[in-house]
Amino acid sequence: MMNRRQLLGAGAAGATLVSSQAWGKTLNMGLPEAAHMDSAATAVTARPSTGVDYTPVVTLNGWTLPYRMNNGVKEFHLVAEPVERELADGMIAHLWGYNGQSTGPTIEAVEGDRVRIYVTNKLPENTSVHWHGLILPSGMDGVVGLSHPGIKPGKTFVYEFDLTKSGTFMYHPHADEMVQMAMGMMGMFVVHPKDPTFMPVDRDFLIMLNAFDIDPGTYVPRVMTMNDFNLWTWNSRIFPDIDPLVVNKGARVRVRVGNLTMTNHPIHMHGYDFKVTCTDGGWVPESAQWPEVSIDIPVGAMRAYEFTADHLGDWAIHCHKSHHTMNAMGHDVPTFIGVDKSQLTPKMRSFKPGYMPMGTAGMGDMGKMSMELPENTIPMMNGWGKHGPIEMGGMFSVVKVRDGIAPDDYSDPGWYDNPPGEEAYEWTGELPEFATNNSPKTILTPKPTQKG
Ligand SMILES: [Cu+2]
Repeated sequence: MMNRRQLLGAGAAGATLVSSQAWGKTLNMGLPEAAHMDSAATAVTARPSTGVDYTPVVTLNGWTLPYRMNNGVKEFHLVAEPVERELADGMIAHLWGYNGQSTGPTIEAVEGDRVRIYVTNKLPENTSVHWHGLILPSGMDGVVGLSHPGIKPGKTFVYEFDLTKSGTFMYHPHADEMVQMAMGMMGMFVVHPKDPTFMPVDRDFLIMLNAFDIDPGTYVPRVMTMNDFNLWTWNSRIFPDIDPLVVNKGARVRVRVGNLTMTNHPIHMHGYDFKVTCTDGGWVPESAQWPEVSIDIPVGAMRAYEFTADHLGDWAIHCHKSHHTMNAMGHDVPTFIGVDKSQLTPKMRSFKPGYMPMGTAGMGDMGKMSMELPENTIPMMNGWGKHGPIEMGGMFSVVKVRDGIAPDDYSDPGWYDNPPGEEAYEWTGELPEFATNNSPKTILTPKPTQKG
C-alpha cells in the first residue's frame, strides 16, 4: 500500500518517489493558475521546446490547456463553469463548459507522463470528470458516487494518474450526465507517443462532435432533448464558422473525431481515401487499418484517420446525415415539392403581407435568401463559397490543400482556383437526344410468364 505522499510522487518522470522536501515544495506551489479563453478562434499551440517532441494537435475553434511542471508532474487546472460560447457569428449560447468555453480545452501530454489535474466546480450542482478511455486507478475514474464523492459547488478535487498509453481520449462529467453534457461539458485528451518516430504526422486536427437544442430567440439548450437536436456542432461551432483544415500539399495528416452526441455521425471527406489508424481503445496496427471515405463515429467513441495530402483543392468534410449539415430549423414543415402555389400566394399575402412561397423547387434557394431572423439564431444554411451558396450548415467544413503552406501556418488561404480544364462547366452547344427508359431495349428483366 502506498500512502498519499508516495502515491502523489510515484511515476514522475525519472523518479518513483519524491523526497519530503520536494513534497513540501509541491504544496507550496499551490493551485496552478486556471487558464481562461474568451474567444472561439482556433488557437495553435507551439511545438514543445523541451522533452519529447510531437506535433501539437489543432482543435478547430478550440484551444489546448496550458500546464505547469511540478517536480516532474504535469499539472493542469480545469474549471467547470457557466460560459457564453459563440456557436457562429451572430449566435451565442449560454452553456456550461470549462475555462471559459465549451467544448473544454484539449488536454495534451505524453505517454509516460504523470498528470495532476485540479478540477474546480463553479457550477450550481455537483460535478466530476470522467477520463474516457484512459487506463487509470478506479478511484480516479470520475463516476460520481462510484469512484469518489461528487465535487460540490465551490470545491476543488485533484485527479492524478500515469498516462500508460498514447492515443486519443475524451473527458466529460459523470454527474448529472444528461444535463451537463447537453449543456456542453466535454473535451478531448490527447496522449502523444513517447517515441516521436511512432506514426508521426505533420498536421493533427481534432474535432469533438456535439449537439444542442436551442430554439431561435433563446440562449440555453433544452436539456431533455433525446434525438431531435437542432444544432449539430463540431467543438460547439457550426458551419459556416467552423475553421477550415488547412494543409500543405504532401503533408501527412491525422484527423481525430470524438462523438459525445446521442447518435452516430458518418464523417465523410471528399477528394481522398484514407485509413482508420486509431480508436479510443488504441492504435490500429498497420496490417489491420482499413480504407474508407466515410467513417462512422459511434456514440461515445473516437476514430482517427490519416492520409497524405496529395490532391490540391478545396474538399468538403461533413457529416453524411443531411439533417446534420443544417442549422436551427423546425422539422414539422410540409413538403411542397411540385406544388403550384401561384393561386395560393395572393390569398396568403392578403392576410400575411410579404408571404413567400417556399419549397416548391426544393429548399436550396434558402441558402441565398436573407430573411429577417429571430434574435440569436443563424440561417439553416448560409455558407458561401467561391461559386455561390454552399447550401450547408452544421457539421461541415473544408479541407484546403495548397502548395507552400508554412509548417506553423494554419490561416485560411481563401478559395481554391481550379486549374483550366479541371472545373465542371455549363454546356451551351447542341444536346443529343436523351436516353430514356421508354424503349423496351433498355428493359432487361424478362416479363413474368403467366401461368395457368
Ligand atoms: Cu451527423
